[in-house]
Amino acid sequence: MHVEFYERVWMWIAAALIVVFLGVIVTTAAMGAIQPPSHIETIDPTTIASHPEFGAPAVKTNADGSVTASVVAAMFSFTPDPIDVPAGMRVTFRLTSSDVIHGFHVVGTNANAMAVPGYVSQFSVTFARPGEYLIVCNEYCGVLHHGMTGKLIVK
Ligand SMILES: [Cu+2]
Repeated sequence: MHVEFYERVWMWIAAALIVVFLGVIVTTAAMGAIQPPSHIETIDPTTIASHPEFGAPAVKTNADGSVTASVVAAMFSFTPDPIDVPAGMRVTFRLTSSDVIHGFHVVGTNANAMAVPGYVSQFSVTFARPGEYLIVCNEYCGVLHHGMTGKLIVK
């Protein structure tokens, strides 16, 4: 089969790009820079009010100085609000929803996750700069979705 010279060149370039892209994915995954949503933890959304952690969601300081913030998203607010966390410390967010799917996005940062009823979403971030951050719901959840905000205070 005859393949034109330039077509052959572009086929090799395309194949090389695929190899490069796959290499980037494998390398970043191996170095821990890519975290697939693998934290599978379930919760009964109908009994959240009496749940030991999410019944009274709060920010707790761990022995090493890092904090764990348990957050419940429900139409149309986040609890607790505001969320107070220290600057320069590892903050682990644990989110769930008691009704429908909500988003949890700390504006201006890469803290962004979905709060799905029946599941606990968990991720960790470190906020370097103190200040007040806006938390928004970025999954359409109902008529007052546009007003579903919260405040994160980094001290
Ligand atoms: Cu929403």
